Amino acid sequence: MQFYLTICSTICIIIHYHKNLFRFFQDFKTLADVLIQETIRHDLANLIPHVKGEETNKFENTIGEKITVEITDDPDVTHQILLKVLANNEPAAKALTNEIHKEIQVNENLNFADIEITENLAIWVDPIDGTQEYISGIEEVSDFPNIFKSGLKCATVLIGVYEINTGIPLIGVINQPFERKFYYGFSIGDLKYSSVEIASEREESEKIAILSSSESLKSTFKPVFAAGAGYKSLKVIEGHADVYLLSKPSTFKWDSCGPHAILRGLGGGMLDMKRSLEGEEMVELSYLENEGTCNEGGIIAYRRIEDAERVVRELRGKN
Ligand code: 2IP
Ligand code: CA
Repeated sequence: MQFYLTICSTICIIIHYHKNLFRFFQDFKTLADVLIQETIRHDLANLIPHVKGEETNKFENTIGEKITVEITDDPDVTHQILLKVLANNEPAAKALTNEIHKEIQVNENLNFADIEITENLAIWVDPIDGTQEYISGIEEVSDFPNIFKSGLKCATVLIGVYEINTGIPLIGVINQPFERKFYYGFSIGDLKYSSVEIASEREESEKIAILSSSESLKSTFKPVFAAGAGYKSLKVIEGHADVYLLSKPSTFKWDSCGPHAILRGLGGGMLDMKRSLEGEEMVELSYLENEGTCNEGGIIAYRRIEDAERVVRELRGKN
């Protein structure tokens, strides 16, 4: 998977490098989104056919032609599509075609328990989370170590595998293209694993809540603002923040599924904030297909259940 995500990183970087080829910022971002999503769909199709993503695979080039970007086994077909999309820019079309059709080397020692690949699995892909950061990417640090407020480091590729019949997230992958880093984890039955090295625990009084800059929620956790739903979840996964709190319906299943599965692999999770505050029990986000695609009730992402319990107590008005 690591080698594979290098392909996603490189597609992101190639397109970012050639952004002057596009009439609008939106176009170069959409092409990166569509290419990564359709590459993942093509390569995983014979493994897990239900690949769903934020984007359609339609693209409009600088002369207004509508082009359907479909990855097949034939690199020449890809090359022709990309020449059309990239106004005949041969170097960019060739570099992207080579990346998309690169032979995937499977890293044998990543061979975990045989996860039975069945019809009951589906994938949410967010080919580029932190769109604004990918397009405008002005890097800004926060007052907290290892947490950027904005910039290209906040852009991530998010892949989440979930069980269709239970709506439970099982396997998650996060790629930070502009850090060339990649993280994964899974929680399948009793088997939990994560590739992430966790930062050391903070004192209760030093605990950090990472928030969207649009968030007005108050808690006794120290607040830090950062861009990117995927990036904020990653900071909780790594232990650089303790909880990610979101009270607004501004994220979707493709933003949360992958990070949620990795947090489960660490013994943590992602609560539906509204349902957890309204009811007696804490309620985890679900990926059941009748739940819609928006995380309507907001998010409480956590690595340690004690931190989630403290947030719920506080936000329910009890300390
Ligand atoms: C966005 C992205 C934004 C986030 C928004 C997500 O996904 O993660 O950064 O807003 O909620 O839906 P914020 O930065 O305020 O957390 P995308 O970039 O894929 O649209
Ligand atoms: Ca997103």
